[in-house]
Amino acid sequence: MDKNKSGDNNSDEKKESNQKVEEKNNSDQSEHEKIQSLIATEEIPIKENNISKNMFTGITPDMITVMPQKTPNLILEKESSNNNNETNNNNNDKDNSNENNNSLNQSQVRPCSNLDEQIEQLRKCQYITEMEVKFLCEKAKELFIEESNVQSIDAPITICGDIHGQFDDLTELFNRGGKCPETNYLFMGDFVDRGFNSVETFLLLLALKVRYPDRITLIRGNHETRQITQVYGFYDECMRKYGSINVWRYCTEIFDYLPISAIIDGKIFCIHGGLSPTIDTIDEIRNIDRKQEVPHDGAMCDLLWSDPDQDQKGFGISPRGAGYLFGKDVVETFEQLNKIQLIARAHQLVMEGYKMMFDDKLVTIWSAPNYCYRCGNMASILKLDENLKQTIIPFNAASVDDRRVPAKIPVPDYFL
Ligand SMILES: [Mn+2]
Repeated sequence: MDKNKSGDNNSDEKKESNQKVEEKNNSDQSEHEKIQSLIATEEIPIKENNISKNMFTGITPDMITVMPQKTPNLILEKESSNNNNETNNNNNDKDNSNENNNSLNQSQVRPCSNLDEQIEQLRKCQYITEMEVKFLCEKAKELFIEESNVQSIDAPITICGDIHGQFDDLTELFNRGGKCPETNYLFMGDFVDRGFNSVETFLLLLALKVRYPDRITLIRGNHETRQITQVYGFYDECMRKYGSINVWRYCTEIFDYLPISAIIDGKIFCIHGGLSPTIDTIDEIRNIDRKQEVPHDGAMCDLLWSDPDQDQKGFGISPRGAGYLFGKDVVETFEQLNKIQLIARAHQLVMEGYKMMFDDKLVTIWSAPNYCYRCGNMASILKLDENLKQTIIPFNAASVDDRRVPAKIPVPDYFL
């Protein structure tokens, strides 16, 4: 394996996030007490290799201050044209969790459009209102709560890897793979962070899930957590677009309910990261209490963080600071014991968009082309027909003309 090519350049992100969240905790204490107390109880022990406290000074107070006191123009315009009569007579909203008055107004005056309208809007990369997000998340929660830690799905299905908020490339993915619900999809996590449109990306996938629950399966990636999203962009994007933490809070609550893994026709095991030394059988995964922030070690953490390694025998220490490296022997044992023929996973950038390993017993699927808008890599999705016959569909980044790049982008340090 060419480590330089297939190494995720997130490799230190767990350690980095730990460090930065600590810094963040110190600098806006008054602002987000609830979140902070949550994080304070969930500090990640750095497993190896002490990092100097001074290594991560990239985050500055102005990057994490609470921000625009104004709701976006787009939404305000819609509200004033649609809802002239309702603006003044609805002051008994019991939800006092809003930190921001404008968000509160927005929630009160704009009734929810129906789900199909929301999907149309999201497909155009226009975000929906805070109240619509709240309802959408409530509906999604009802669905996810019924799903298994190891969600069973039937072929034919198309498997996708990391998206990371690259909305235009998700559009390209649907162009190549077919629209949902005509094509059945499994997305293996890391919907958010790093790209410009995590909000629209996650909400579109969520809206499709609520609208076509049997046609799309979403499982959790290591970025679908409160801690990681505060460092790698989703939190900041929610603040920028909605002016309060509510949307981030609704979404991160949903993250806790996402299934951990999926199994296709009982034969193909799908997971964001990889295997765990504490898990021998798929049934053991079913016993995990998944409805929580991803822990910093243990089975659930490993499943979302681990990576295969060509040179590894058994399990070894991961340079990511979470999860493990695992070798071919581990995969063979797991597949024999569980009577499966393939492990499909995501989590690592591969320049070709996919990588078969261990005599085709494990495949990495990567679906964020030109990752972070500069890695120059291909992306792919894996199509399985009803007989589990595999076809890789490669795709490139959306053309520059099609891409919605914000006019003036402050360069956040997770791009550096
Ligand atoms: Mn990942």
